[in-house]
Amino acid sequence: MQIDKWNPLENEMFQVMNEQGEIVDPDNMPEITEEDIRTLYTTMQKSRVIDEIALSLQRQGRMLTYAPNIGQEAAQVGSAFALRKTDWGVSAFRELGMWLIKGWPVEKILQYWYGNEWGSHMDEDNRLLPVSVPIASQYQHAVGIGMATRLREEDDVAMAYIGDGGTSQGDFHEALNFAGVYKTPTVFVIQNNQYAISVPRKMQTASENLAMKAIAYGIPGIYVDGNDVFAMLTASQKAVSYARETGPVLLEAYTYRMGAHTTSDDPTKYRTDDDVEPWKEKDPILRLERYMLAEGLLKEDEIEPMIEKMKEEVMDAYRSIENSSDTELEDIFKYQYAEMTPQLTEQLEEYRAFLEGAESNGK
Ligand SMILES: Cc1ncc(C[n+]2csc(CCOP(=O)(O)OP(=O)(O)O)c2C)c(N)n1
Repeated sequence: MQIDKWNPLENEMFQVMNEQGEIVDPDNMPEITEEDIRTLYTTMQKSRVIDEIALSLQRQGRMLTYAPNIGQEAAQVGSAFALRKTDWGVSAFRELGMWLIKGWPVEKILQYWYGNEWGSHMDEDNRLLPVSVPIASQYQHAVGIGMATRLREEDDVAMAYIGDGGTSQGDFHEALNFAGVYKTPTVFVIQNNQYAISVPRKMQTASENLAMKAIAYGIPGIYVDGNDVFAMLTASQKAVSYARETGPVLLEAYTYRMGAHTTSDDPTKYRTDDDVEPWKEKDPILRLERYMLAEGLLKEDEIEPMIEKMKEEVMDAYRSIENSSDTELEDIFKYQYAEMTPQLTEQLEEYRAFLEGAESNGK
């Protein structure tokens, strides 16, 4: 299969494993070991465990706003697994599976969502950019990294993530255009989870699929079943090697956000249980589990203890940050940019003067 022959205009979704966990396209199974399959599975399970614990903690008032990933684990884990250690991960805010593959420690991830920016202080070797909340901005960063990589005559790739809603932002189009012209080593992944908060995908664009937007920028586009971890991995492996050797690729992972946009959102206001129901059978973890059970790569009685152990590890990580108080309000001014702008310096001085004033008033 030649990646540049894949034609998103045909509107056919690439799938390797169906909902029952059966391999429907054996020629396109990713080249991986049984141990790799286990890593895909345990990482997806770990992601789900973190989500469920974070949601529960948020309801208890012990966690700030949280953006869950439930249903999108294969899209994130399958794509990131195609990267090598020196490749870059460039995310928005709903890429937990990718973060785990790239080695962002669970404790730090929870620290970030707990509102403590120290969680974003990455180990440089991780080659992972911090969470990017301004929608689509991260696509520009990934193109910049690609340009820098080329100038240094290195062959690392940057994989950048965006949601379906993000494709309506100017940044998305500017990044693809620039990448196409300069042939940057960038894999652009769209996690099409069907919603941008309450706005459904059909209100974002009249395109039949999102992968076909690649055509206008002169780059290959691949339309993939994002709930099929094998299809995601095969497509991403092809995309990464194409990006390393030739230029950018756009990959649409067709998936579904099973939960709320964030803990501040109530999805029952804009979709019904009947909308969500069919996606339960497409659950990416269940699908891989069915495959592994049938192939003897996993035993039914292993699953529960594995999940219980993960829950303990995640709760241990959470407890270690719950009461830590290593942030100061000054950090807001200090870490906006590498160096403070004159305006931020002025604001910091104003804040310090305010504190002094409050102190002397108190005396
Ligand atoms: C530039 C910008 N505009 C608006 C927002 C507010 N906002 C936060 S998430 C979101 C929807 C994003 O939807 P999508 O890109 O589909 O990603 P998803 O949340 O579904 O993963 C919006 C509009 C923002 N963060 N940045």
